[in-house]
Amino acid sequence: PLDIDTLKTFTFTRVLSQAPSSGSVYLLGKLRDVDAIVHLQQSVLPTEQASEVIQHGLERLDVYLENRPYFSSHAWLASRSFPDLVIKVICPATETHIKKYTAQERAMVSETAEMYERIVVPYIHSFPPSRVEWVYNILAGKKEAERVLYKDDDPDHGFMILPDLKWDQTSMSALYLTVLVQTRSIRTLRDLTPAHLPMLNKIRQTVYSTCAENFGVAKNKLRLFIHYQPSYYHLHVHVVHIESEGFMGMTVGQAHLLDDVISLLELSPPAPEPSILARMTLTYLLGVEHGLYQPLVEASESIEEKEKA
Ligand code: M7G
Repeated sequence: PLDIDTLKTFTFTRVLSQAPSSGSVYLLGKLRDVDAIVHLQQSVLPTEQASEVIQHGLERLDVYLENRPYFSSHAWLASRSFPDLVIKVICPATETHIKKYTAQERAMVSETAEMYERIVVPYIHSFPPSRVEWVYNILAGKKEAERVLYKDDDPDHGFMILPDLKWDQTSMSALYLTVLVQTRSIRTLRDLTPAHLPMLNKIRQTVYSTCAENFGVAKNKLRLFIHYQPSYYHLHVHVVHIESEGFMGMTVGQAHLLDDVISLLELSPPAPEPSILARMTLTYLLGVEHGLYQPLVEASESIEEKEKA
């Protein structure tokens, strides 16, 4: 379990990555001698409380720039009704986790359907099922049960909606939910077929009604998308408020709008014919340390050489 005494045992190894603009840093180290990634981030001031803080919440002010009409200062809060920091921990942290959060060079790669079958499918199979244990635990009601917003246990078409790890539920403009499907048969969007359309349409509708009822966020303020490559090979849909745009995971190439996915499936032939998503070449950004980077680059180079010959 995570508590202050555990955090006090932290021994620092190195900084993995940082985003100074959002006050966010990923540190590698050990907690009670176990490899751990600790993510420190300044929490977002809830918009509703901003004016209250200015009027009544300040204890000290140090002005460091005065150039009328421009004034800048550091401020200290007297006491606050919201937390200072968001601290997230991954412990025990694996090599894959460490790679994922280490600042690294990135490059575009193009993956054909043939490369998917030959390189990506074996890569997906190389992960032990324990890697998606957190998904199975949520789906089985063993973890985060109190956070679940919607749940349909049907093993083939059911799904769950819950707040994503990335969202602390304080600010609506930072809303981030995750939809996890019950079926374990869909590893990536390449596995989707027109037969999944009823489930995908229902996910879209249910997300809209859940966000309206629980958070007062209208459907035209939401972006629903699926990652390719995802970090976890169990189909899930990201639900993000349109105001929060800073995520690396929202870049073109990696994020595929659920609406587009549905439309491509509507245009696809029925199974057993492969869908457009199964046949198309997908182009996306990959860290050069990612396990797929080298094999995909080598495959592209050999295709280029064949084309030249
Ligand atoms: P992804 O596209 O596989 O990878 O999305 P990404 O992490 O590169 O975006 C997985 C999504 O699940 C991310 O938005 C994570 O923040 C979220 N997530 C990951 N874990 C381990 C958990 C968890 O334990 N609980 C919840 N609620 N969300 C998680």
